[in-house]
Amino acid sequence: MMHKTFIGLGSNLGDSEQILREAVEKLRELGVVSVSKLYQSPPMGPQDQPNYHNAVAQLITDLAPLALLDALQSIENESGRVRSRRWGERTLDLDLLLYAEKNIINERLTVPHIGILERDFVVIPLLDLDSELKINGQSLQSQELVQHSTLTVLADQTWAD
Ligand code: PH2
Ligand code: MG
Ligand code: MG
Repeated sequence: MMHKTFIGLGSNLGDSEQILREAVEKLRELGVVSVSKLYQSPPMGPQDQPNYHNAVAQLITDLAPLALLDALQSIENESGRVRSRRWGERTLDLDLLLYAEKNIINERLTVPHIGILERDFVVIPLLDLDSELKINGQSLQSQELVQHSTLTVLADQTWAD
């Protein structure tokens, strides 16, 4: 059984574009992947850190939620992930944003991911992949923050081809 999932990608340490490209390559081992445009985004949280590169990948996979989470964490670790402080700089962050229509709450995982609807660097790339997407019945394209985006487009949807 295949499940449609969405993964948030972020990096603001090292060669972020290359790091995100390699992450997408590894996601392709887990199923069928399509990617959003690639964006630059000012940091949420501590302001004394570099801008982020952000994107979202749609992954169609047969992995169960926790198996997928394990795989994402392995990819983060393989990238030599460095993470200092909460909401601080990191080489690679892979967040499981959505898993089919599921609501999941356990010690390791909350899906939909916390704060999705408040983060333009998540909502806008999600809309690249599905302009009709809804989360718990709320349409993404009608969110106020879509009109007040702080993102800059770095590359179109072929960036990880
Ligand atoms: N991730 C964080 C903290 N702050 N800011 C932006 N713009 N993009 C991110 O991906 C991000 C962040 C922790 O995961
Ligand atoms: Mg994150
Ligand atoms: Mg994370």
